[in-house]
Amino acid sequence: MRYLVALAAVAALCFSLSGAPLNVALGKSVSATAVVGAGGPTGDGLPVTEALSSITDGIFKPEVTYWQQAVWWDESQPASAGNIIEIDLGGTYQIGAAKVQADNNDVYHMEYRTPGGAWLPLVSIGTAGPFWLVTREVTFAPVFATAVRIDADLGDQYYSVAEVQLYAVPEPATLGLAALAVPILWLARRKSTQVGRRRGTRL
Ligand SMILES: [Ca+2]
Ligand SMILES: [Ca+2]
Repeated sequence: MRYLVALAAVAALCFSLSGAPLNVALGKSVSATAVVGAGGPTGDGLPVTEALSSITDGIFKPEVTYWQQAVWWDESQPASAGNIIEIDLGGTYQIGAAKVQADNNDVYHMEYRTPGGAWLPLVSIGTAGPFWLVTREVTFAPVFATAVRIDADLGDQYYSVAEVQLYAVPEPATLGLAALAVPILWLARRKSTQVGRRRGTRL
């Protein structure tokens, strides 16, 4: 019985009431370790970067939106070199999948912070799509994380991130788990009702 209730609780943490996978990064605090929105390619730069909070606002840009219509940074600028974007989850969450919309021609990598405070490698996000902002979906062995950070490894030194979403499990699998969550909750409730009735009979 306790096992079933625990399973139901885990399911509730992974899915919204509609059964859709829960994006645990939604609305969470975003910070940058260096200056964003400075420099950019001569001639086509948009001088104003979007707010850091746009990375966790749950909104993707239309695919192949211009790369500077997001949080962008130019690592040829000394003040922007080595910039890392960090998302504080404000608690401990299991994550096993991510959607990242970022500049298409760069390789990024993600790390996660354990409940103990250590930063460990999570997943690499490769180049994709024709140009500018492109969404990548990645999966990895599930971990418990309190924060995630994204860093650019390889590319043209012009980097941008429009959206980061984190999920407990990949979407196709979550559909199966969501379907399981309802019977689990129903069974737990039914068992509880039966126990209540038996106790009621004895009384
Ligand atoms: Ca966004
Ligand atoms: Ca780039």
